[in-house]
Order: sequence, then structure tokens, then C-alpha cells
Amino acid sequence: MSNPLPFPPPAGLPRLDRCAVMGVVNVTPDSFSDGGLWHDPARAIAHGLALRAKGADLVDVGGESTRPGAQRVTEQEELGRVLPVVRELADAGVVVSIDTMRASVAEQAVAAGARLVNDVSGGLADPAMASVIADTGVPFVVMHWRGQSADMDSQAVYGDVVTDVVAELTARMRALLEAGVKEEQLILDPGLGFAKTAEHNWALLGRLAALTELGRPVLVAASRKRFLGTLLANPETRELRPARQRDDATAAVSVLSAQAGAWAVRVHDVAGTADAVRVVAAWQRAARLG
Ligand code: PMM
Repeated sequence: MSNPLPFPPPAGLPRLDRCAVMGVVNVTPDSFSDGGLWHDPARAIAHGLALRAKGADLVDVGGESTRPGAQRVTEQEELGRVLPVVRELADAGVVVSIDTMRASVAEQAVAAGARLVNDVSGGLADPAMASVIADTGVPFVVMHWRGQSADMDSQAVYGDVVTDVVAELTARMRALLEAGVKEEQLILDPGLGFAKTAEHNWALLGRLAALTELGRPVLVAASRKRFLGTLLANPETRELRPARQRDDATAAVSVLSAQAGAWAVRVHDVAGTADAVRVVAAWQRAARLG
């Protein structure tokens, strides 16, 4: 079957005929959407296997919460959280992504079997990240980022958010290439919710083509984020829709992202999105044949 996506899959990852589904395993006590649920390694491993069974093509393992206002954990703490989970899942044949801003964690996770590094800082938080990515040769998610979570809300100031994010991601790509990373390794991510208001997030989604046109695979990670809670707030009380009741909206974003040419979507509730991306692929196939 021909690949309808406008780019080959990132280096070393399976080729799919549809948008890929990245399931999330946060091995943290405090992530906004599922904090504490998978903090214990055995439970995190079981959860990763369950996500694969539900249709995740990749499983993203993270040991540090990046919710707005979050404080950093130590390197030892992060390594202790993620390495056993990465190792077990990789040994079980799961395609594992490591969600980290630390070069040392990325390096050890890749040695333990991770096949992709997902860095929400796009290599900005740790100057050693670029050389680890260049040396390991694994795909690297370059997310748009302006600073650590503790004070990122104050940095949500843009002229035109789409133009600014494209310019800042382009500068990041250039710096990574200069540091020896290959273009085939790069995956782009608009960084929804990171130094961005709800309006900024919607602008980036509505004009996703500005990112896909940069010629690299694009990852969209809207799952359960606050802007969906705001959209679906109780009209009377203005209370935000709780994080775990944002999965239908997340699946809708997955459909539209897939339709807009995203390479992958990163989600907590894999089942709904796994179905959704298959519907989009079937629809697009039929449209091509018609
Ligand atoms: N968001 C979170 C964590 N990791 N990775 C990428 N590439 N893009 C994101 O937008 C992103 C991420 C925060 O969400 P979580 O706490 O639910 O994992």
C-alpha cells in the first residue's frame, strides 16, 4: 500500500499508511492529566503494554512533569523512574520514545532500547543534547519551547504565533544540523500549551500546514490539555472540563491533525485515537481512488 504521507517515516521507525499513535506513560507523581497513576515502574510497564494492545504504534515514557509551574526533578530521580520502564517495554518489542530534556537520560534510555528522543525543549534545555542525538542517530522531536515550565506562562507573547513558532523552530533545526544531527532525524512539534494560550494553540492547529510545509514529520500533542478543558467548560459555572473527560475532544483533534498531514499524535487515551486515525486513512484512501 502506498504511503499517503508526504514524507518517509523518521529514521528507523516503522512505516505506516496512516498517522501514527504515540501513547503516553508518565512515570511521575504530578503530571496534570494522569499524575500518580503510573508512578510505580511495574504499573507503568503494564500500562505501556496495555497502550500497545489498544493500538499505540509508539509509547512515550517520561519521568518529569512539564505542567505549567512544575519544578524540575533531579537527574538521578528521572533516570530511576524511566530506565526500568524503557528497558522492559523495549524488550517486549514496544517502540519506545523517551520524553526528556536531559542528554544523559536520552543517552541511557537509547542504550536501554528507546528508539526516539522526545525533547520538549527541542535541545535548548541541555547543551549536550544535540551531540547525543547526532551520535545515536535516533529520530528527535524538536518541540517549540521558550523556557522551563516554572515560568513559561509569562513567555506566551507573540506577534503572529504561527509565524513566530515557524521561525523559532526553523532556527532550532538549523542549530541542530550545525551540531551534526541529520535532517532525517528531525520531527517538529508546535508545543501546544508550552508558553501558549488557548488562542495560540488553536491558531497553530488551524494553520498546521505552516509546520508540515517545513518538510519534516509533525507531531501533535493536544491530549487532555487545558485549552480543551476551556473549550468544554461548564457554561454556567465556567468550571473547566476535567482532564480525564477531554478524551473525545482529543480524538477529534487527532482526526483533524491526521487529515492535516500530521505524522503522529501523542495521546493518553489510545483506543479512541487509534480508531480515529484508521477512519481518516480509509477516508483518504477512498478519496484518492474516487
Ligand atoms: N506535552 C507534554 C509532555 N510531553 N511532548 C511533546 N513532543 N509535545 C508535547 O506537547 C508534550 C510532550 C505535557 O503533557 P503530559 O503531561 O500529558 O504528558
